[in-house]
Amino acid sequence: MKFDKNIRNFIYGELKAPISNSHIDNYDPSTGTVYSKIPDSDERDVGRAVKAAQLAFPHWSSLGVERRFRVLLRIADIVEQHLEEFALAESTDTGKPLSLAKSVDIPRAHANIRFFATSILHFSSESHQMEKEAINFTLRQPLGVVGCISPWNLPLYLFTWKIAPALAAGNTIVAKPSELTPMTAYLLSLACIEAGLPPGVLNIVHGYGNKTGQAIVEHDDIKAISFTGGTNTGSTIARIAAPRFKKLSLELGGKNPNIIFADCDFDKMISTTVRSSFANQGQICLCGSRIFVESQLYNVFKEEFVKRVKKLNIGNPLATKTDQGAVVSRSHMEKVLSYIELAKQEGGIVLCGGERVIMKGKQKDGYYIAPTVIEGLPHDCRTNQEEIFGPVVTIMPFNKEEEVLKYANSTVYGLSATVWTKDIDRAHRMAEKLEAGIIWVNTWMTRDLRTPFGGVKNSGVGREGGLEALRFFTEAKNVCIRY
Ligand code: TXE
Repeated sequence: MKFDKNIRNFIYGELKAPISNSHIDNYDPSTGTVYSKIPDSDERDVGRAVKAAQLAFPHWSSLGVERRFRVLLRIADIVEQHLEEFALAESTDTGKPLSLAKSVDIPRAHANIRFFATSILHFSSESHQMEKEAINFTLRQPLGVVGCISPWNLPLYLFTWKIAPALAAGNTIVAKPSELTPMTAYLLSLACIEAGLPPGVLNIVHGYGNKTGQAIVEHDDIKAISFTGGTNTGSTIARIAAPRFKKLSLELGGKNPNIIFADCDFDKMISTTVRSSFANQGQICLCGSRIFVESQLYNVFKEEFVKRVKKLNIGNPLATKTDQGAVVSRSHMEKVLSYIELAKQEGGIVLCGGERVIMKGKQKDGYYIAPTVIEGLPHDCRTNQEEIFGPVVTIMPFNKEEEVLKYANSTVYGLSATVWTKDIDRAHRMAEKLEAGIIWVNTWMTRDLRTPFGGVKNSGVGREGGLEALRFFTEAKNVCIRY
């Protein structure tokens, strides 16, 4: 399973060039150079993919959970066997450290597939017995052809997070990965061919969001859209899908608070906080980009945190000692750098980082930003209200729970929040009052795939994970039979 410089669409079990025969340059962010081409697909390619998915639906949906389970497990095994190729592809596409792709992205991708392949074996619904009259039972049937659109930060991890439950529940799919990071989705199509996934069950169409992605959202024969990406794009998709009455799952942006009380376990907190601030170059929607520290601990925290951040090794993602790789694209690097400039204009003090890092040799044109810590900003300035989605965090002191809750809940987002305290009553109080879909106490990114995953406010609509995902990808039908 090798890199193919010329990625093709995966439609009806075959690898095909786009009808337009035009292609998009695919950059390696670590060197700033084009390393492959991807299809510049349009609504014609999407139309073919929908037809393929419609053809495949009757057989796949009636195959039975046991046989769908087996095919999905075969795909997971192939991904796991080819960990090295998948991880190298993920690192080359995203700029993330190879070590991270190997330890997180790809293992989680095949775990996603196995999780839903097995969940479907235990997926049940409910029955409601009426004393004298009738028995009700709920059928949960697959929707048909569904659309899955995923982002560039955790490409295969989030792509399989959608694909797996949709397939396990018996749907067929038209999917589009981000045009910035298509390679592992392409390798997944090779794995599907090798696993013997029936043609048309999964179709992957590569291309731009506002062309290929939009064509998927607009297509009347696609019954549901599962999307992860930016809040603005989520709003565009909702506007198109709503009047077409499509089911929608939107996992969007975040501006997550990391709230640190003086009574916390300092060593656990500080090592986790470096990770929750800068993992994947800060390009995880769950990163804690606003750090609030109880006043009496603030100076001790600031000194130790900045010292550790300065030690993070920025470099070639393929080097084993690299902690921080490149951000995903030139335009994203410019966006993140513009927010650092904004922070300075708003009165922020840059304690470390704050600029692009120019490497030597092959990486000299790569998109590297030094991990950046900024203090001295008010909670309601733009830097603390808008999603930056890069290696940039702000820190600020607080005195009371009410005060930090006001700060934490002050943004339009509500994806996740982290709280560090040994006081269990305080942990419960904070968890109840924080406006977020996911609350971590004395930990970060601890993930049980059975739990509901998603945000409130502008961080999204709906939940992924466990039964939530299987229920999203099925339609509930109540059958009532008179005794
Ligand atoms: O997301 P986009 P991007 C945030 C983060 C980032 C911002 C934009 O702040 O800076 O979103 O990132 C496809 N119809 N997150 O550019 O544009 C697009 O091709 C249909 C948070 O990745 O939303 C890609 O496949 N599809 C997020 C996918 O949508 C469209 C992770 C995401 O692209 C489309 C990533 C359209 N009109 C970014 N426009 C998270 N929650 O984890 C684009 N796409």
